[in-house]
Amino acid sequence: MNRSRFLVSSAGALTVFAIAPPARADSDVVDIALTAAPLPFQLPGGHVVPLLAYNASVPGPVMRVTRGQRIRVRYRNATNIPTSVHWHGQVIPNAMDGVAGITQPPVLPGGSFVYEFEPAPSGTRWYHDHGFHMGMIRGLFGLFVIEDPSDEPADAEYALVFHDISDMSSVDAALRGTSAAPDIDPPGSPERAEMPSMPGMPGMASTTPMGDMLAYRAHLVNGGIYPHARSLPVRVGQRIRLRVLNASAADTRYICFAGHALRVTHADGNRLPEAMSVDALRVGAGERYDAYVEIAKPGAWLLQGISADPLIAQQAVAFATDARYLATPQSSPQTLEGVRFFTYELAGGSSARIDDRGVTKRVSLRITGGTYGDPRWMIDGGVWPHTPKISVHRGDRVLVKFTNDSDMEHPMHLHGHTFRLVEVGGTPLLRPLAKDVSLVPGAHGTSTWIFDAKAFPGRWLLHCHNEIHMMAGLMTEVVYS
Ligand SMILES: [Cu+2]
Repeated sequence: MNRSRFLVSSAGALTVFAIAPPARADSDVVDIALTAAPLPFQLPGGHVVPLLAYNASVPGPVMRVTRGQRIRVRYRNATNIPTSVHWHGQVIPNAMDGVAGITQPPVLPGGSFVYEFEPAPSGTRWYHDHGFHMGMIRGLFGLFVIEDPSDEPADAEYALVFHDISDMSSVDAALRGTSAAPDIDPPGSPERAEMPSMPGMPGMASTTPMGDMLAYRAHLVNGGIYPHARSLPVRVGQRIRLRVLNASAADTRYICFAGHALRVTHADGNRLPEAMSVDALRVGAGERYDAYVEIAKPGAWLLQGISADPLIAQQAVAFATDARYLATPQSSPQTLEGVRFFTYELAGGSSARIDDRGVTKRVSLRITGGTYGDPRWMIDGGVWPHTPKISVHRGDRVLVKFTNDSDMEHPMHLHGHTFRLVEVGGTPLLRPLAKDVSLVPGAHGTSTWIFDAKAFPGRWLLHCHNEIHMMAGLMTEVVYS
């Protein structure tokens, strides 16, 4: 084992990656101890939120490997909820996918599980809880980088995890509302009667409505809130690489680097057909973008969420060439007016028709839900597990078309595969984007994926990455037969 080529570092404060020479891939197995446990998280102002954390850090430690290395993660659950660890965006054996009740038994409080696999494909991935007890919202997530030695070099790299802290009583209420619905416990989940009660959780009516009921305490970058977070030093002349993850359980975020263009090179860790410069990223829940920024002159600038909500303006971190500029860092207007932000259509260009060559199977899924007073989110009128399953044979090329009859956009995510996004909002893409999660526009919007059924056999979830929507039924699976 060669530790020098593996980095697990705390992202509780911002993590700066030094540039390492390209490492040779070999069959090293790197051991990682990962423990989920309660963490009282203190917000500026003193309020303490009872979070859960991987290795006592929210976000969890950044895991970084070189393509070709194997990892062995000895996971231990020291929380009081059932958990599992999902390796988001990775194409690995089904038994390692980390979905409680589907690919493995839930890791119960006090339990453990060993994940061992070769992380792939290369790029900016992440890991998070998938135990169906809102573990991700409670703090169980982190960035996972699989280094690609052929990437354009940068002088420095920054892992930037945008995330929220919710009012935990609203999370408990949402979970209680979910668990009261008889239809949505995945097979193999522990009996509801065995569900531990959360500390401080008030008894909730079994008809708690779902939807936009999560109350936010704060929006953060790498566990920090501007101006209370540590700033990041940069130098004039540097070209820096940002690896941005939106780990929000629900929200899309628009992100600017004040005064600078962002040259976007990767979406969900996969190289774009053509790099493109934008004023802002648009990052759906679960999405990642890699962007390069050139530091041309002295100063200090905020990398910042854009919103009319003042809490979101605090979701920022300052980059500075010199500490004296930090008193008045340049910020971005909190509006999208006139801002050229990343969209799939901009990155992919438009075409007259979808390139569906070689497709052997076509599936249409209709998303509904979110109506007032109704807690359900549905696919073709059913909530999980009564949603239509996608049955495939190895070798199939599968086209999935979503039609979203709800008012909200949904970040739909497929496990175990990289799909090609070939259409969005009625626009076929000239250059399909390789992704593992994509926003399906609302109000009768459509989106189309094509993926090759060449993954490891098993049951692969396809679900909304809004954790509330997933828990309320917006989930199905691709099953190899
Ligand atoms: Cu959704």
